[in-house]
Amino acid sequence: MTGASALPLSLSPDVTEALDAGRPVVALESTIISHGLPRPRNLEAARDFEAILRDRGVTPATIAVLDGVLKVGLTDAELVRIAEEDIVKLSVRDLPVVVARGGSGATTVAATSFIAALGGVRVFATGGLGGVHRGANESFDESADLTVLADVPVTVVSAGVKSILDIPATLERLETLSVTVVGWGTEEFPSFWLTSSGERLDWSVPDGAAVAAVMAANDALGRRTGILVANPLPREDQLDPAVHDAALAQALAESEGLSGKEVTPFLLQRIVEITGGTSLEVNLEIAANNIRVAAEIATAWAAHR
Ligand code: PSU
Ligand code: MN
Repeated sequence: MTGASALPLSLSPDVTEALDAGRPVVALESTIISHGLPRPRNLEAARDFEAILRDRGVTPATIAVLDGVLKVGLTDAELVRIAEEDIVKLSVRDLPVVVARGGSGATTVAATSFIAALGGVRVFATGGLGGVHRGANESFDESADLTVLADVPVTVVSAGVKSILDIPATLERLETLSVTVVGWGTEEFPSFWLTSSGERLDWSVPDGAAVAAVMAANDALGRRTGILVANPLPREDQLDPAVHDAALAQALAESEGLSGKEVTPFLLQRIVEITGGTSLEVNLEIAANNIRVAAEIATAWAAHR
């Protein structure tokens, strides 16, 4: 066999129309739906996330792989598939296998950013980015979310990274990978359920226009790299730190012996169970908060061009 096959990429009519008209589009990931949130709240959340964008005149582009096709923008029936079927979690390295087999799966931040870039979507909202796991000096467990972000021109809005990870090590890796990190109205790096991680950031941005200006400058510099916008929850909305610390300690202890891509979903699920669902409500508010910020950035970006 010779020659390359066509790129199996499909943008929904909504997304195509918005991009062609220069209107704002925000990418959303699907692993948060399939593996990050429990059923049946996950489907409700997936629909709510899209509605937050539509209410702001922004076109949602939820990303997944369905029947071998990289999808940018899903129908409601496709959202239901992601939420209700037992589909696999896909990082970038899994894409060739699933495409070759005509399979389906939910995309992580890494795979979602990669596919968003292929589709020309520049802004992406998630809950929490993956990062360097605790004990990574022995396990080598570092999410491909970091290395992929160094490689794609996508601005990711995230509430920092979860405290299940080694946050200082994650920030060190982002520095090494030359990923630009800015705080949304803050110089403190958040830790997902908590407003702060105690880690400082060098740069803070006040609004969407400031982020769009950084994106434009990054492009002008010829850098095809991602930008991380760290968006903390307001302190009154964060999880009670005592509840957080106890749940985290228990989940981490129980995760010993797990490896590979099971680690993150296991920890997330256990923390929801241990906190009796309180962490879930905070998790949903985090995602919504990030989606609102991404809408503002995408709108400013569309106006900027
Ligand atoms: N963090 C969250 N919720 C999630 C995840 C991370 O707050 O659902 C998911 C994302 O899809 C992220 C992935 O890209 O976990 C990272 O997994 P890993 O550590 O296996 O790379
Ligand atoms: Mn991992």
